Formats: sequence, C-alpha cells, structure tokens
Amino acid sequence: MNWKEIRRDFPLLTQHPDIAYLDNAATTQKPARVLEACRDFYEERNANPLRGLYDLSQRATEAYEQARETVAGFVNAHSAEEIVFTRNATESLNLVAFSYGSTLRPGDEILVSVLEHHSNLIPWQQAAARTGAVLKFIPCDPEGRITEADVRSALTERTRVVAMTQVSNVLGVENDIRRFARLAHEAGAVFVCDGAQSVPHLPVDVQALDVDFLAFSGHKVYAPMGIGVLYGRQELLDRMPPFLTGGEMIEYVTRESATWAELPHKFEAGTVNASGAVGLAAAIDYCREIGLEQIVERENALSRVAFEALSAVPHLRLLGAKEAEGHHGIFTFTLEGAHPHDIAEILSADGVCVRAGHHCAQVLMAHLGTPSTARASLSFYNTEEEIGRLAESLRTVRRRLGYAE
Ligand code: 7TS
Repeated sequence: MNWKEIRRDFPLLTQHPDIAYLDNAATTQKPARVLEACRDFYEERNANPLRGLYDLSQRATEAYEQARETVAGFVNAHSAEEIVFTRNATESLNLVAFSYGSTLRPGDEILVSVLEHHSNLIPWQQAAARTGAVLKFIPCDPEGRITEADVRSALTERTRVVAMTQVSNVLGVENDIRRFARLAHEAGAVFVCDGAQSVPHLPVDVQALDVDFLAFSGHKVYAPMGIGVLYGRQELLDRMPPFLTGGEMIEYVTRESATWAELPHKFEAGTVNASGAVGLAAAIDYCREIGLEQIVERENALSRVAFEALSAVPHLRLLGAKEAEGHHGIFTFTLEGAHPHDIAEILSADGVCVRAGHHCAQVLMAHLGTPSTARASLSFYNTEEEIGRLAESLRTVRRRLGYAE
C-alpha cells in the first residue's frame, strides 16, 4: 500500500504541507473523490429528493437511496430500512433517547459508562428527567477498561437501556461491545452503541456485534459535515414514535392527526442532506477500496510510533492503556507544569494541530481526576514525520513556558 500516494488524495493536506493535522478524532479531512461526489450531486441531480415525479427529482432520490444501501452494506444492517440519515452521531443518539426513551417508566434504569462523550450522556439525562427513569454509570479502571464484572454488577432487572461507546474519544480504549450487548440482552435491555470513534477505524458489523442501535457521524469517516447515521433494529424502529415531525415523515394527515410514513422515512422529517449522503457513500467506497484491514494495520503501525515517541518526551504523562494497541490512534496526555491549552497553542505555532480541553467527556475527566488534557489523534494519512514533529514540538513546550528544562 502506497500511503504517500493515498495522502495525495486529500486536497487540504496537499495544499497545506506545513500543517500536521493530528485532530482526526474531532473530524477528518476529505478525499477529492468525496468532494467531487457532493459537487456532482448538485451539478447533475439536484432536486428535492422523495417528492418530485419528474426525472431530475427521481435521480436525486435514487442517489440518496443508493447511498443508504451503501451505508447498510458497510455496517452489515439486515436491510436499508434500518438506516436513518441524521445530521451527526449526536442527533442519532438524541433520536434514540427521545423516541425509544419515551417507552421508559419511572424506576426503569438506563446504564451508561463513565467513558461517554456528552452526546451519549446528556440525551439520556434528559430521557430520565422526562420519564422518571434512573441514570446509572458503569465505572472504568484508571486505564479506561470496563470489565464484564463491571457491567454485570451495574445491570439489574430494571435495566432497560445500556448505552456505550465502542471506542473512547479520550483514551482510545475499545469496549467489548459484543460481550456487553449480550449481557444487556440477557438482562432484557436494549444496547445502544456509539460508533463515532470506531466506525472510522475498525470494521463494524451490527449483526456480529448484535447491537440494537449504532450511531456515527459522516464527518469523522472522511465524509462531509452534516450527515450522520443511525442504524436501528427494524422491529424496534417500527414500534418507536417519530423524533422530528413535519414534511416527508407522514403517510396521511388530517386537521387533528397524522399517520407515519414507512421506515426509514418516519425518522427523516423535512428536506434531507442528499449531497451529504452521497458524499458519505463515496467516503465508504473510498475506505473499502483502500481496505478496512489495511487501514487498521496502518493505524496500528502509526499508533506504535506515536506511543514510543510520546513515551520518550520528558514530563509527559500518557493517559489510558500502557501499550500502543489499546489506543486506536488516540493519545491523551498532560505535560507537567503546562496547561493543555498552552500546549495546543504552542504546538499550533509549529503547525501541529491537537485538541485540548475536556473533550466533551467531563464525567470521565472527573473520574480520572484530570480536568483537562491535550489529545493527538491519528488517521491512516498521517505520517511518521508528522508524529516526529509532534514529539519534537512537545519537547520544547516547557522551555517556551519558561521552565529551565
Ligand atoms: N460520540 C463520540 C464517542 C465522539 O467522539 C463524538 C465527537 C460524538 C459522539 C459526537 O459527534 P458529532 O459528530 O455529533 O459531534 N467527538 C469529538 C471529539 O472527540 N472532538 O471533537 C468531537
């Protein structure tokens, strides 16, 4: 695999060779192919999909529904009806928490882990507040690991929902979703998987994992911003009330009431982001052409380089797993005596992009006793040279802040 050549598929990276983009957990860069697919939609097929009877609108509808088929195949859904397009993982998780969450009763229990991004926490806090359900937390150890015993001891006969991320956006640790979903099902609960950080980096198969819902964002998997996915098991989606209401999601409307459209349209109110969906399909095709296995291998190799390089930086403390394999390309760290925002600003002056702050995971930060960290996150298009720049720049931070060494 010629990774140098693959990197040239990304116009922003080519046009800005001075930038070492290491914030891929926040969003990824876009290959030219994806940008062209979006442009092609607007130049060749643009009309409001799912409405018009004329040819152009039908072409728009076909492109949109073809994208849904591509996504369904990518996550191995049973059918395309199980794929709902949303704006992002956040909206997908809100949809589940609002709609499936409306079936919760006072005293029912919702389980989340302390690793969760706020997008897989606040919607459940709100669902609990609306219904009288109780929100409970599964703890993790200092390296971010959650064991089967942790999940077993949190489950009760009142647990109705277990919502958990597959890969932590802070620590990069991977949860054993297949096993935890089985435990949830044995307890009579549904399992909601936040795939925002796993779908871009691992093959994710909803049938093999046996999850009831999977949420992810297009923009983290080389597609445009503004398109996201919710996979839901058909029998559950069928029984759930709509989330947003209005045009396109209805079957029949009177002055007083309405009936709902078939899946997945029941959950797609209003004009959809067809060009985004087409861009997402192009991004999936692109990743498949490189090969998911190759992507995993390449990102593991880069992870080993980053783990070694960061471990050798004086005064740096790496959070999470004590070996490269447990990171999935995500490296969160503190540097003694340096505020993470100062680290990010100093690195930025050297052209190195990293994220600093609580990473929208304040419960985890409180659990770990660290209010704020810096984070570098990798993609297959990153290079060993960029990781070297990161480590070199980090070595200068304390000096630039006025420390003797
Ligand atoms: N879930 C996880 C695990 C995430 O990492 C993120 C975004 C989301 C949900 C929400 O995704 P969105 O596309 O709806 O915003 N995570 C990050 C991050 O780590 N830095 O910026 C965004």
